[in-house]
Amino acid sequence: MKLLTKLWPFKSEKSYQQDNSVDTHGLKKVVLVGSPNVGKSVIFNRLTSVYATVSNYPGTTVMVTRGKGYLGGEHVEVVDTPGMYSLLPVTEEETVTRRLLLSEHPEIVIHVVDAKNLSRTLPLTLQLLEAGLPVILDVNIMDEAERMGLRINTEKLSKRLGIPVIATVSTAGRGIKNLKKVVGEYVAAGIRTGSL
Ligand SMILES: Nc1nc2c(ncn2[C@@H]2O[C@H](COP(=O)(O)OP(=O)(O)OP(=O)(O)O)[C@@H](O)[C@H]2O)c(=O)[nH]1
Ligand SMILES: [Mg+2]
Repeated sequence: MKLLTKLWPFKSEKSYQQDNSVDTHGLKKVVLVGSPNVGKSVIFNRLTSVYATVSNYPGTTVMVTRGKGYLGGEHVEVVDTPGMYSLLPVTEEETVTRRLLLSEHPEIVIHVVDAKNLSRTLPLTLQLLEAGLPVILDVNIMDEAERMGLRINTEKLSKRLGIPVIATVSTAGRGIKNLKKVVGEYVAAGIRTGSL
């Protein structure tokens, strides 16, 4: 099954005309991964143009959304994956995400986490790093974490993990410019990853 979906945020007719192609063949890949309900799809929409293809991952009923974005001075394919808790798959969704990471060799994997549950989700960050994937950590939903009085030192976390850590409030667009900048730097460096 393949269909075209109009996604938020809505863009002008002009940008639609410029960006209506979803042919992502040969483009570098940015893959969004993370637990369910952490804001992956909101970030996907922030990184891509208006239209995206939503299709079953081959041989499964799991839906994967692919779109085109302009990052690091070039068009890239952005992939929104179903929620996963671990690289050791239990669910069909996790199997699909693992297979996708294994076979598509993304230039960047953005691990999106909920700032309120950071410690519970960091094991997946470590699994992704151990698998040799080029990970950026996006600590999203910072607004709710701040309202709960949580303070997250992204600089310290970045040093400890050895990867970029970016704080975002994706629904409000906070931190998205910075996220795009860091992703763009990875795209420009253009390092393809090996197999898991
Ligand atoms: N307060 C707040 N809510 C957010 C933020 N980012 C996303 N949300 C909300 O969180 C909910 C889940 O967002 P999605 O983008 O659908 O999450 P997802 O990770 O794609 O979820 P799955 O596809 O089920 O894995 C939505 O109601 C969003 O509006 C944020 O930064 N702050
Ligand atoms: Mg989603």
